[in-house]
Amino acid sequence: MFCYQCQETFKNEGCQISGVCGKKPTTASLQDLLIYIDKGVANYSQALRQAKSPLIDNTVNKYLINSLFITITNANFDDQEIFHEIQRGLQLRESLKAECERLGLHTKFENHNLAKWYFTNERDVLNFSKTVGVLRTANEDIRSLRELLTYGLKGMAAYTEHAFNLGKTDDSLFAFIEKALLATEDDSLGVNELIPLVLECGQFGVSAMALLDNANTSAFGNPEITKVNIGVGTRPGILISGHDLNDIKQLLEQSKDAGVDIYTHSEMLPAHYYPELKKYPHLFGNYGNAWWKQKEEFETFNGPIVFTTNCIVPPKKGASYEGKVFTTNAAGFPDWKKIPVREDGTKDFSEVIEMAKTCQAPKEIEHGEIIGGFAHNQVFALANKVVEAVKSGAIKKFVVMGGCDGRHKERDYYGDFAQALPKDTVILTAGCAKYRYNKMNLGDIGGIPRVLDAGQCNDSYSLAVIALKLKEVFDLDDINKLPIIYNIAWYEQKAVIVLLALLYLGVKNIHLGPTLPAFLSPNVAKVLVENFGIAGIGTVEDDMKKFFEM
Ligand code: FSO
Ligand code: SF4
Repeated sequence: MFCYQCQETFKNEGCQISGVCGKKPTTASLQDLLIYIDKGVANYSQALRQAKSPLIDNTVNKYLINSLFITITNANFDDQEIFHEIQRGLQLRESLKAECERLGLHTKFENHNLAKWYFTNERDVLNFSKTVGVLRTANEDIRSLRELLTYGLKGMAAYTEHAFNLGKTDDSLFAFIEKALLATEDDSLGVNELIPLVLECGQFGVSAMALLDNANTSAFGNPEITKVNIGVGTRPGILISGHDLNDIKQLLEQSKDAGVDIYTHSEMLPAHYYPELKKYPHLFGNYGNAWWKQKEEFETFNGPIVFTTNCIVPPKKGASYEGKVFTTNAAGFPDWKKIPVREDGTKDFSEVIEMAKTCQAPKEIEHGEIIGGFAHNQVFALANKVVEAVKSGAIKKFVVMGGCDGRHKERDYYGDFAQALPKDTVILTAGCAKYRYNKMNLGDIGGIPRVLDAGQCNDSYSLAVIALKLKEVFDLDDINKLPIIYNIAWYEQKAVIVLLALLYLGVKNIHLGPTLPAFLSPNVAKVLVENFGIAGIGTVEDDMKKFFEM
């Protein structure tokens, strides 16, 4: 195996023996093969999409994005499920190919292996899967750009899938995914052709996040300022993690009279901010912290746990919650149960709910509350107050600290950085990075909390909308003239699409940490540094001096 797609990759070089995330070599190879099969599907679905064939339907679109989502860090560790998806993809490819042939449509890759490869036995699958991964590309700059593009697509696919689950789709996103997937196998494309594609990926990343924002807010209303309980109640609980709001909505509805409470974990915390979700009194609170603390926190939760997406941490042998974890969508883990999907596409949470009733209430690990819900609409409602505070000098700077949390010690930097910030700064955040400072009580500035949480990582879109609004209010010609510092933490591929989206929107001088991606070759990193001012982080002390000229 060779995988370097996330921030925790071994020695910031690459996982080769086994994944730091727990991914085994066979799983890694099967995931590489799944992406390859997706390219075979894309080769034919692209031609048929352009020909406006009725064969391009939700099944094809969902396959294109879900197969990418499965390969996101920490999403799916289940070889059987991945192999099943490979088989489904091969069937789909063949049926689309037959239709192309019937219509006399030619495709660019029809003589390429991705249009033809098939297997006769398990050994074929394993042998071939080892040849289609990251190292298939010899030139390190081309490899770097192909992978950067692939990771951007993975993130985009995840957001597109959540929107899809709420009935919102955009054909141009699928068309771009097809084009970009095929570009990563196209030997005629060099550095000069791949760089614009990477930037175009950022453009479609903005579209995907806007689509999801629209899907979430039209289904559940606009996020509003909300205090979220971090303690526990006396009834048994169900803990739900991940990003899919359509899933938590269904769980809330199905469990409302069951005598159990629903708790969010990690990235599901922002569910509390939406009117159509917070209206359920049994949406009790948020239990625990960011994804990487789950091995300890699930032990004390006592009730069943549902993963609607990544990030899964493989449990220790003999973990008390073994047998109590369920997955849905692209998430999967060997022997964990999948939430059944009914014929009409809705989910059946009855087994989870029945299991919860037999469990003890969660054990309290924290007490108090946290505040959030500062997505674009809510911030616009406070706009006068915010603008006044900037004009009066009460707020000197905004610091975008969105992104991800992770388990490495070096991430203590972000908590220390938040604490060391001057008191006239406001942190804008989204994603699970916030768990490093959202319980610190950093105070407020004239009633405006110093940590404004917009929501999930995809709600970084909200932060961009807020920045564009401030640019307009202050009548500036460049988003980079705003008093905003970007100090973003990244972990997996959704953070990659967020970064590419910010670059597309013209944001410069983003600090990215705790380390720069291992998949950026020195030359590709140089392009990002020279054109966008991307930089890493230093010590809290040095960075304070750098940002605030103290
Ligand atoms: Fe991932 Fe980052 Fe959204 Fe976290 S991009 S790691 S769980 O912020 O949240 O999925
Ligand atoms: Fe390693 Fe990250 Fe890949 Fe897991 S996802 S194998 S930790 S680089």
